[in-house]
Amino acid sequence: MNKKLRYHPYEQPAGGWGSLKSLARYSLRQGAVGTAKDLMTYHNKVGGYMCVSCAWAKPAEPHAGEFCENGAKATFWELTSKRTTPSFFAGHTVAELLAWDDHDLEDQGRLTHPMRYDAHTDHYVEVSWREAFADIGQQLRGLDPKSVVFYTSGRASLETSYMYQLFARMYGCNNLPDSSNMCHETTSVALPESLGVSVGTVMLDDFEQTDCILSFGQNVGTNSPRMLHQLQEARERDVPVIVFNPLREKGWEEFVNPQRPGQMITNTPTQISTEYYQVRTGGDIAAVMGMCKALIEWDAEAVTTGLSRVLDVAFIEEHTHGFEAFAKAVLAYTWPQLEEASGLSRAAIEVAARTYQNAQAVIAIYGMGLTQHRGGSDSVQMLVNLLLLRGNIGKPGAGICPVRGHSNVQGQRTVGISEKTKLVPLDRLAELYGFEPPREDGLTTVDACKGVINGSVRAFVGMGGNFVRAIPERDIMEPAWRKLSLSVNVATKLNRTHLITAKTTYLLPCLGRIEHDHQASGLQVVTMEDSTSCIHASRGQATPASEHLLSEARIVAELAKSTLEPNPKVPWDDWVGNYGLVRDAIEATYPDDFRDYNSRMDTPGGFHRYSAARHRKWNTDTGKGNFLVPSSLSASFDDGRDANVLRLMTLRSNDQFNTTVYGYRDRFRGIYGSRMVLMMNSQDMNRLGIANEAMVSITTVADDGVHRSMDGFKVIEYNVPPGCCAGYYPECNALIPLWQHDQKSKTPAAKSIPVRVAAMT
Ligand SMILES: Nc1nc2c(c(=O)[nH]1)N[C@H]1C(S)=C(S)[C@@H](COP(=O)(O)OP(=O)(O)OC[C@H]3O[C@@H](n4cnc5c(=O)[nH]c(N)nc54)[C@H](O)[C@@H]3O)O[C@H]1N2
Ligand SMILES: Nc1nc2c(c(=O)[nH]1)N[C@H]1C(S)=C(S)[C@@H](COP(=O)(O)OP(=O)(O)OC[C@H]3O[C@@H](n4cnc5c(=O)[nH]c(N)nc54)[C@H](O)[C@@H]3O)O[C@H]1N2
Ligand SMILES: [Mo]
Repeated sequence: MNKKLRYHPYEQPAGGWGSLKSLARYSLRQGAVGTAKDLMTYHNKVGGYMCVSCAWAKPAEPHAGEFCENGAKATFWELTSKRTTPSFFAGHTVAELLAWDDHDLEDQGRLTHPMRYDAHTDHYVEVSWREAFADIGQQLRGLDPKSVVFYTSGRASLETSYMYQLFARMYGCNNLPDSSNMCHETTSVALPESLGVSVGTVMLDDFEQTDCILSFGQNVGTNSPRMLHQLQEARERDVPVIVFNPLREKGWEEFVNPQRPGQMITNTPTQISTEYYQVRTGGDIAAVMGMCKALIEWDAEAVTTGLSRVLDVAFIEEHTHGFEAFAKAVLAYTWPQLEEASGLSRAAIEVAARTYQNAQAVIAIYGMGLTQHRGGSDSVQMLVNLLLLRGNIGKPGAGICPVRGHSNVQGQRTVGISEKTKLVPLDRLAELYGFEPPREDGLTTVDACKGVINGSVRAFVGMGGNFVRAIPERDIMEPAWRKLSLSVNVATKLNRTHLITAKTTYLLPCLGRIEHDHQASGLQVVTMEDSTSCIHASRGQATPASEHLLSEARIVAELAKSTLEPNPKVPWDDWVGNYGLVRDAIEATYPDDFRDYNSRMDTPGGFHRYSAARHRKWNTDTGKGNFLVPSSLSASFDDGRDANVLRLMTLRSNDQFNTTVYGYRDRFRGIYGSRMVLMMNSQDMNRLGIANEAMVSITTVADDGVHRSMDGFKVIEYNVPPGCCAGYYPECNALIPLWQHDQKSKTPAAKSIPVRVAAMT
């Protein structure tokens, strides 16, 4: 429960003793101590299981404990000894549970039995698996396939994901949005236009060879803490680390490695960033444009003075397209324009540009701070432009590094979870399985939400996740959701989406990845792909939370069998009996990426999927790396004209995994006890007459006639740039208009919601 808010800035580094203390607290509370301690030796190791938290790469030579504070928290959360049983549901109506916090719902522990919602009593009641599958199959057969959405949250394995997409396509739609549609879809749309690849180009080795690291809008200490090992090692080689973030995030400042006894004893942190720029929210296009402008101007000077060139002219000529038009567009912007839009001074931008220029191999890391804006794709493409100027793609130590979210979200897209048909080998599926896949694109997350609102979407199947809580526009979406005729939720824990019931609602509990998965051929292995396109096997190690759980793969197979006509070419039961056969099917579908899949899946560090751009092969429309001019200097919906309109960023605390709230301790930001918080700049507070710790209401600025407002946030005077403010996700999601998304990818603009803030009277 939200308690009294306390704010006292954290003086300790990221990692260190603070992270060990935090872990001890969690393992005790979740009752997962004995099991989890032993399990940690299997965490992210060959022969063990792959962490259920983030997607960061798993090294070939792992540390003794290849885990971090948040990975361990995610493990304890899954292995908790608490259970959400039929008797729990008998004791609470859904109406009552709707008043509970996200934390309290999931904290009841693992779901144990399949359940169906009973509207007469307003309770979930136990149902047999057989009955559930038969009823769902019958209902799906009665619906227009185009009116059904098959959502995936990025955790399910490659095997489950492949089966799931095949099921949806054989059923008759490409409505396969996934959590990526709210996350790095921007990357999947922007990078193909620029570089001809839909994923990053960097591998772990590159961190050992780089001589400069840039980071935009990513919070390493909280969301991918194991990357701190690579950053620490780079810093020990004196590699500059340049950070652009409106907030001074602890992980980018200093780190004590809990796995190094010497550092722990002396508590002497490694300084991570060497330059830190508190860019204005949505100001990255302008900041990077400024760096490009400086480089292009210095290059012109070098030509006249005969000094060595600043740009990599040979690379630009041989490998890129559009440089002239890009340079012209860049030079047309004035410094005052760039300073205004970025919130940074020309001098500061030039310092960053100089550091970049002095390096021979640069990695650019980015996260949600770039992708979740109106101009998210423009921001990503602008960052690629900067890399192209000095040939920083396709050479050792350099490249673009989107840090993916869920542990297998990137892999799901690889094996066909996509609403975009051009990304899926439909002909190959048709040939292998003898059916005619639907050819028109399916629904993205935003389109699926629109369909729910206008009634064209009738049913939702969720393979994990907490869809209704994670999407924008909560106040409109929740009532619309109740009009669905069917909602099927495959899940490990109870969450709010399960409580927004449809005419028929099922809650189907599944095994987690850390648990033993016994099938006909014995214990099963699953696989996943990390942020650097490396594929790893994962073997569950723990006893399942309940004997009634089914694996996700089995659930997909049973749903498919009860919905589709039998097709001898799709051996659902054999696949479930032996996931190795699913991997053979994936290999048959994607022979280049998954060659010798079953024998290579235990390669230390994973086996790497081929990346054309790493080899300077450009699968773009021009056959080159494309310089692309952004459509506007600001990535935000707010035009910046009214100083009283602030840009609201919705952020993760250090004590959550997306909508899973582990607790109320955002230690690195020093915020404890409550998540109903608004971080504001003192200048804005003074101008608006808002005192520290005042209660405020936040109202979205949008001219669509819809009133979106939330009360009860407590203001903390915080170090954010003027004109920007920050709150937590998912608490603030009712404030995001559904149509405020990245222009190209439709990723919701969760990082710059134009708002007004007023003291509550
Ligand atoms: N422990 C833990 N790990 C996680 C998750 C989790 O919730 N908890 N979530 C997982 C998922 S699904 C994802 S997608 C990733 C998310 O990981 P991140 O990409 O780090 O996402 P956020 O926490 O939303 O924060 C993004 C950062 O962007 C900054 N920012 C906001 N607006 C701007 C801007 O306009 N410009 C710039 N330069 N910066 C900006 C914020 O201050 C913040 O530091 O993490 C994954 N890993
Ligand atoms: N305002 C705002 N909104 C955002 C974001 C933001 O930064 N700001 N970030 C967006 C991003 S990046 C993302 S990725 C989405 C996340 O959206 P989702 O992926 O839909 O949400 P999660 O919170 O990760 O889902 C948590 C639930 O997953 C279920 N679960 C956990 N493990 C398993 C498993 O092994 N199998 C199954 N079947 N279920 C499991 C549990 O029931 C748990 O309650 O949210 C997006 N929404
Ligand atoms: Mo994400």
